[in-house]
Amino acid sequence: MYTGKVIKRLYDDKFVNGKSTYVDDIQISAYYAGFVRSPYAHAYIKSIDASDSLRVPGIVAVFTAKDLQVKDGVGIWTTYEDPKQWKFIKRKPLAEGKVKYTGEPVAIVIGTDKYSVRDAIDKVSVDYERLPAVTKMEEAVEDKVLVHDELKTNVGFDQTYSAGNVENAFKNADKVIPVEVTNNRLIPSPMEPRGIIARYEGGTLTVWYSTQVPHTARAEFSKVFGIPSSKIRVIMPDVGGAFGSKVNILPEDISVIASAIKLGRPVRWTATRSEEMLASEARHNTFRGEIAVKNDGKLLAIKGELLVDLGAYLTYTAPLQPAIIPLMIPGPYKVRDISIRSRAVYTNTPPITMYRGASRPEATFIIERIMSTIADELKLDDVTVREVNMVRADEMPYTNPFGLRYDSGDYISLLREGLKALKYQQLKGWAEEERKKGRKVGVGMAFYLEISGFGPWEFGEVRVSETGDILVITGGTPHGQGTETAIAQVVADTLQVDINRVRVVWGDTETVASSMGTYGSRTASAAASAAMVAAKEVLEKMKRAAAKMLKVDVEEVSYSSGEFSAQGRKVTWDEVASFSYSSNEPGIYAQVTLPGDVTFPYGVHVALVEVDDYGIIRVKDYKAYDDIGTVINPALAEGQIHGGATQAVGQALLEEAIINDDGQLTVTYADYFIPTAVEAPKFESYFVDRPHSSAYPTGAKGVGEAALIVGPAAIVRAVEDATGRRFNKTPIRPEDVI
Ligand code: MCN
Ligand code: MO
Repeated sequence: MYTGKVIKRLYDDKFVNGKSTYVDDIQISAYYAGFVRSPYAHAYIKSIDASDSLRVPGIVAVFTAKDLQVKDGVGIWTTYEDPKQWKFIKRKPLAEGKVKYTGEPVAIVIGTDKYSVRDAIDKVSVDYERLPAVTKMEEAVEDKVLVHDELKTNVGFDQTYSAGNVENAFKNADKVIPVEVTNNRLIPSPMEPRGIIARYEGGTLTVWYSTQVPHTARAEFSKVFGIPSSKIRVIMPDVGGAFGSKVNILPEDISVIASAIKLGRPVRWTATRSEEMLASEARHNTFRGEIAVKNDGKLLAIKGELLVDLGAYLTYTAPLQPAIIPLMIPGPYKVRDISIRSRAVYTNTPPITMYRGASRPEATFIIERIMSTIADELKLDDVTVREVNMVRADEMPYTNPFGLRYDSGDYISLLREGLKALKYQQLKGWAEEERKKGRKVGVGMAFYLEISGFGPWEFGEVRVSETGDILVITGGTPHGQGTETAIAQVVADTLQVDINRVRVVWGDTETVASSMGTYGSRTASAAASAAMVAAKEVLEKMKRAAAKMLKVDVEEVSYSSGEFSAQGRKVTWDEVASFSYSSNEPGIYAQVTLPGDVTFPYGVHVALVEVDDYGIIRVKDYKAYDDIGTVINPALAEGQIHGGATQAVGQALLEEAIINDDGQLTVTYADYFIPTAVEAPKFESYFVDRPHSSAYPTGAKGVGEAALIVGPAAIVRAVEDATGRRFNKTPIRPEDVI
């Protein structure tokens, strides 16, 4: 069995040896593109003069909005979002008439090499007339300055999520406590920035694209350009991280494709780091409300308002946040009376997409802040308050007040076992002693319940060659996680073959029949399961072929480790594979589109921090204890915890995209601090011995986002323990604690 074991990642030699192929590494004769971007948050474009730019040697074209024709604009997946709930406009590839955020693309410059393109960008002269900008959510809701005049309001989404009887619950409260929690604006920062190459030849569009969703992108390009998707091929080469941000399609991407179509020559673009920092932003929302509690710590009700920043345009992935944060606010706790008005507002800021966790970090930060606030206000401890409120094991599966069905789990047992395994109480005691000696150390815990594994389906295909080797074609689109290794493990186990005979491929719309892609920590559950079911079908076909060879009924054939046997006779896996091709048997392959649903992993994480005399906060230890269902590969899963927890250090203490009235101030890593190995804590990560599996055939739940979902809450709590101060936002900066 490979499942459950540490198997070294199968395809990583190229990454370790610098031989990987990202979009920018692809050798193809193509023009280079670059963008003229708005220096203002809000302005009329009065005129654009590209004549000087066109005189730069090597410059082929400068296109503005009027030059690039598209059939449909960019934004919102109408296929699975209800657009009726939204007020939005679809974007054109380039700004038309007005710019609405700093960094918005106004013109695309195309030339034979990237250096001339860079020079020519500066020579495009744009005459702007500045307009007052609204960059703060709180001001945007007042509608004094409109981002999109045609919408007549900045409020793009306004829904109230309510359940139970909130007013009644507040009447029964021993205490009512105000709560305010802000998740600040972040930049996902994959190592590889966005990149695209588009080639339109003979009526066929080929796009090499740093994406998480090649098939969804193909469908969208089909809609935007009116080209049948059968004439579009999207190829996802190696992707150097994405963290959710590469599900979104940028107007820049559309501009590149439109230019390639117009010029009849391939065009390529790789975002600079600053462009990447303006193109993919996430989070930024504030919850303000109050909670009703009993003296024993029981949370009776939550009411409040959630304000979600959209930035200037609705991106494909932005609709998630205002709709999912409220639903996940109850978390693992049994609060039934809730009313949350959720509004999402346009501001003159870079559009919001999504980042690792996408709305579950926000919901978790809000509910965990609520739990810790109850503890502080009622002088209870963090663990007691959580235990008192948790859904009990005998209540599972549990349907939360908004109808989400928590599939399996035992939260209270995990809380107890986990904190014991992580030595939480000892650490707390130790920190208290150290503080008496003058050290500013602190320990914090937080619990999370996460929704992952999202359906509605995923694709898997398994092929056995005439030599008996196995090719797996997965709808998953791994981009750093190593999920391909886990998929190989599952298939090798199902077929009882050597894992070295299995190869997993993905990410090319002409190889993979269909796919949803990798996001929402769904691949170990959805994609690996689809591959597993396809492998099972393949094994059945192999059995039928073996029965023919052995001249017995298929029911008589048994299979074990590469050998089919019946009536004392045996044939090997390879013989059957060869036979099935040479004797006109049906091919030994299977394609599966496996339906699937959400699943709910959970866990408890503990952070130990120390604050120095300069207010610099360091996370020294980070410990995790999780139930992610069946663990396919503990090393891969642990790697996810380490990566997520490092990003949690960033979110809790370092990272914030700062915007003033003129636009965004953080466009380099000199002013936006991402954690490096130096800021990374020491890790401990455990998975429960007896996991509560998902309903997926692999039994796996997701882990890809867990540590970034819960980490900020645990770290913030540790800083509170160290400093005795209270915080309701991230990041906590030195100036906040000194
Ligand atoms: N795993 C496992 N057993 C389980 C669950 C997961 O062994 N029960 C392993 C999987 O084999 C896989 C990893 O853990 O190697 C994560 O699996 P899963 O939780 O299914 O998540 P996905 O594969 O769907 O990855 C998506 C997830 C998301 S949504 C973001 S955001 C994120 C993350 O992965 N982006 C990442 N981790 C990332 N890691 C890297 N290196 N780069 C990114 O961009
Ligand atoms: Mo994600």
